[in-house]
Amino acid sequence: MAGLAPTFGRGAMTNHWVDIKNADVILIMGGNAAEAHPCGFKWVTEAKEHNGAYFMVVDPRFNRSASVADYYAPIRSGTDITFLGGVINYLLSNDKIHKEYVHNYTDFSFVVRDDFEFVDGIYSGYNEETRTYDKTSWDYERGADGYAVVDPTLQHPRCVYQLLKKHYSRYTPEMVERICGTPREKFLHVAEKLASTAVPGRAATIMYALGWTQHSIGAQMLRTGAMMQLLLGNIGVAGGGMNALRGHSNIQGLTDLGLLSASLPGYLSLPREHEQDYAGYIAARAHKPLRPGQVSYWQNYSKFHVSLMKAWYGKNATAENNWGYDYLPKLDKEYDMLQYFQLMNEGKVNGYLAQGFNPLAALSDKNRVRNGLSKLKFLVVMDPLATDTSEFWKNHGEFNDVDEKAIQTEVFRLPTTCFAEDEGEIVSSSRVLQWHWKAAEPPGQARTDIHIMSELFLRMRELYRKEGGAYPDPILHLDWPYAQQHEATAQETAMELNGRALVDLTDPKDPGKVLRKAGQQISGFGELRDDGSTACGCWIFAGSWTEEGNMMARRDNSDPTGIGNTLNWAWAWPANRRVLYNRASCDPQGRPFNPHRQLVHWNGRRWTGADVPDFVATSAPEAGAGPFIMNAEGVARFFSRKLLNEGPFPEHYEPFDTPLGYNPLHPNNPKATSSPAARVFTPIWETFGKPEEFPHVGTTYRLTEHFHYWTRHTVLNSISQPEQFVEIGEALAASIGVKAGDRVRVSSKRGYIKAVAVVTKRIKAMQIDGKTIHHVGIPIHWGFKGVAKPGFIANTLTPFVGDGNTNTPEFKTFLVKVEKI
Ligand SMILES: Nc1nc2c(c(=O)[nH]1)N[C@H]1C(S)=C(S)[C@@H](COP(=O)(O)OP(=O)(O)OC[C@H]3O[C@@H](n4cnc5c(=O)[nH]c(N)nc54)[C@H](O)[C@@H]3O)O[C@H]1N2
Ligand SMILES: Nc1nc2c(c(=O)[nH]1)N[C@H]1C(S)=C(S)[C@@H](COP(=O)(O)OP(=O)(O)OC[C@H]3O[C@@H](n4cnc5c(=O)[nH]c(N)nc54)[C@H](O)[C@@H]3O)O[C@H]1N2
Ligand SMILES: [Mo]
Repeated sequence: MAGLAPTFGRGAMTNHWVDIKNADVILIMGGNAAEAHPCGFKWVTEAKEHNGAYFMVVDPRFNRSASVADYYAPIRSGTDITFLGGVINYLLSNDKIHKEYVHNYTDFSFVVRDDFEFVDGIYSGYNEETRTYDKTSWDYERGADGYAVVDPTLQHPRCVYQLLKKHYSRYTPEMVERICGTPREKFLHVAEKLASTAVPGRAATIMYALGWTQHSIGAQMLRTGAMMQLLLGNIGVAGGGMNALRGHSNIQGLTDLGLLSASLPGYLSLPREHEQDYAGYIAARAHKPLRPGQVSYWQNYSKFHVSLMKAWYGKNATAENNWGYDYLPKLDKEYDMLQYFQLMNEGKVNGYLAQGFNPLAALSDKNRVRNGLSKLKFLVVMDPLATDTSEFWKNHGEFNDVDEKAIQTEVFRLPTTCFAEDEGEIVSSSRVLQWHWKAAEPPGQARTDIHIMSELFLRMRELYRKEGGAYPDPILHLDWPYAQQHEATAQETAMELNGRALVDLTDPKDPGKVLRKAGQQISGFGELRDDGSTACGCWIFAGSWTEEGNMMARRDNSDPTGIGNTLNWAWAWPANRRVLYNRASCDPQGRPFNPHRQLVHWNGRRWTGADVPDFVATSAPEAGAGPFIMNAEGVARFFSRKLLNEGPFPEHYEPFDTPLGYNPLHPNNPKATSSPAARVFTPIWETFGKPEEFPHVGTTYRLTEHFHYWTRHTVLNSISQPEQFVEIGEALAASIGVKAGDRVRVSSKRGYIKAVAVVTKRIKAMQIDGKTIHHVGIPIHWGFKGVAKPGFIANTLTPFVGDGNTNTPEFKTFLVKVEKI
């Protein structure tokens, strides 16, 4: 039993919202910030007005962001790796790269093992049966000294630079046009504008969201964008970066706190089934430096992990029991949403707790989700509202056509408060933790989520105490130090996340000197230890609530340098740093590449400036430590080694519902048509559509006037967008005899919806490898529960397949057929 509101897109901003004003070039690709992030979007306007920034949008639709952009280029949904790979090829072949940056701060010179291969779309080590890779060969060659071999001349045929150049040489402007449908001259225009930032002193930012993440190759799309930014020297500089615009308020906090099935707080990870041994678990994560003199900060993993276990288990986490390592589950497989609903469909799940999550509306393939829920014994919905999910069993006519008597699932609704009736910290996309205060008392029987979870815990613990069970220790040994047992306060949990000293912490070099008294809050993760003397619920939040008080409640927006960092406004993880990797904004000698937009610099004795240095503050440039201190290499990676599941360099694969039926890069290798390592469940291959039956490309998205599925409960929102519609281009409308306002039926291999047709110039037909392809735009917001006019759930249409790394469903590209009713 499990299930919290999931995070569908991951990451964070390397920079932050205000910093967008420092950009010279802005690319919104895979997002629509004007519509979905209208407040943050104002920084794009600032950059245009005050910085003369050039703003481009690449999207299948001429969306609201495009309507105020300097330039718009269309792209077929699901093909961004080809487009960005094309830009990489353009930059490399036209010598438009930031050489000093790339040569010093990336893995260009690292030599890859000689058994590494890429043959017709498949990397070495592929197992067709399990659809996974043995990644052994995806690594660097090691020298006799144990370090990775490098060739600073970049001549070695297997150095990353040479492999990268070869890999993307296939991504020509012609190939971009064939796969993406972007006319060659439009692609080249975007590439040229981006290339203008390859010089020191100019920066481009990328703002992206679900148009990149919600694909079977989503994580690799982001990586391709990041690689492009590295070539341009745009990571770690003001006005640059990879900026993931997050979704729900505090979804950043959800990821930071590790509320994902395989995560622990602070991007630590749960052990796998084969990791029964504690020392091995730590060793696999505390990466040794791959080059001499590198920081490789994850070497501190055990300090973060032990302090976390002390926060959770208190005195019950001891050196003797490996700090309670046996209390942690060891995962036998991924327990993402797709997996869970698949297990439900197979009748293997008894109960499900949906907390602030409406899976019937939000997850792909609604009929499969409903079928799964129907097989549960019980469903608990913790929500302020009655949702589509809490009424999945109820017949709502064509919108939810079920046989009520056939469903035996018992449904419990536990009414919760919402954010305005609660206090605590909210983490924004900028990684800024801002404290917010309660504004109103909750109505009726509503309780805070913490109250409900606390009560559930206390009662379960009581049952374990009375009845025992197979292994009650992880529950019985949990520390529960809160003043009111049934409801920890937001202050208590926030202080726990920051961490504190459990005994007097003395200076290792001078044992007589007490650095931090027992019981005091620590001021940063540098104080954490792995001997059980510190407790910390989330190491990256260390510094948010110190002995000086609640840093997240600070509201001083002074900005002495004008760069927008406002270091005294609330608090950002890590260490109140506003731009990640900011050491890379300076040349190897420590001089800013852009003297007019300085983040940090070396003053001869230490690193200082407008931001908190992302570096050991006293580490002299001569020491030669690279700026990417979390990587064992010390530099950024083009070759991702074993990190991602599809391979070390992103490659274009077709969506699972592909309008072509083949991959133009590998037309004769069906294994490489769609991602060889995506999340598919073997019994459901037949649920993917074919272009002969479903010729149009569907994509789903948001409207400013609604927030997902719950503003349908609000009268004003429901008036401003009163009825479900789909958007189709004029050419498609003409070819199927539909006029604006007609009702249409949109069907996919999974089901159908009916809606009003909006006929628009904003979606144009595309030429894809000689075929005419039409997109169909489907807003996500409708369903049957609420005060609005009921509608169909858009996810009736979407496929049950996920990204090979994050398991995020492929919501953004699938095949449909539009017909006039
Ligand atoms: N008003 C409002 N604001 C919201 C939300 C809401 O429901 N309502 N939801 C919030 C949440 S949780 C999230 S996660 C964010 C999401 O924020 P966004 O990701 O910006 O929102 P979407 O509308 O889902 O999709 C963005 C764009 O991706 C495009 N797109 C689709 N496929 C592709 C592709 O393959 N390539 C490219 N380049 N573009 C593609 C779509 O046409 C659309 O314009 O918004 C947040 N903000
Ligand atoms: N086809 C398609 N599907 C998508 C997407 C897409 O672009 N296309 N986007 C996906 C994305 S990014 C997201 S984030 C999801 C959104 O999917 P959901 O997160 O399921 O959508 P919401 O309607 O925001 O549902 C959240 C629920 O939380 C409740 N709630 C609000 N405040 C509180 C609180 O304090 N406590 C509790 N317990 N509940 C509360 C609300 O009443 C609401 O019912 O949809 C996903 N599904
Ligand atoms: Mo989201």
